[in-house]
Amino acid sequence: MRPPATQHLHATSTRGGPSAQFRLVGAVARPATYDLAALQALPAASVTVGEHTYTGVRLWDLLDAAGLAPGAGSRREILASYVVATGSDGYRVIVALAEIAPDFGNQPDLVAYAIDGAPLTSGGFARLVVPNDRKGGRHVSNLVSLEVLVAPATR
Ligand SMILES: Nc1nc2c(c(=O)[nH]1)N[C@H]1C(S)=C(S)[C@@H](COP(=O)(O)O)O[C@H]1N2
Ligand SMILES: [Mo]
Repeated sequence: MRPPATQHLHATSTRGGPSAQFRLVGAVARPATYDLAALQALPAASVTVGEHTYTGVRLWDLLDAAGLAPGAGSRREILASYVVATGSDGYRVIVALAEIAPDFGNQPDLVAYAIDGAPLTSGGFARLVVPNDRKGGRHVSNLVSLEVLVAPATR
């Protein structure tokens, strides 16, 4: 019998491994699959986190390029919408659209494809980076999906 697998505290699955593409789905006008070339074709931005400089595409710019769909895109809908970022191991993080929207939090969250000028390698081809967090727990390595969702209405 095999011993139980050691799991990272936050991991939800033992699957994983380097990602080479991710899907952008949900409440966007143009759902798409992004690989390194597709990310590099968008305007680049850099952020410094501790000793490292990440280069990639701002999460907001990526969503803007994909077009926020009716339901997520109007000013008041943005306030009730969020992105679920998932890694190849099932690690999940949410970012509220208002955190990154230029008119609201304007946070420079990045879908990074390079660190200090080099590819991420073990981090997959792309990693969500949340530079202004106090800890790196909302970084998502080996990104495989970004899903835009709208919180359900309650009354
Ligand atoms: N896909 C994935 N990303 C992840 C994690 C994980 O378990 N899976 N752990 C997070 C946590 S808790 C931390 S502290 C950082 C560690 O990043 P590092 O490997 O660059 O130090 O990755 C984050 N990103
Ligand atoms: Mo962590």
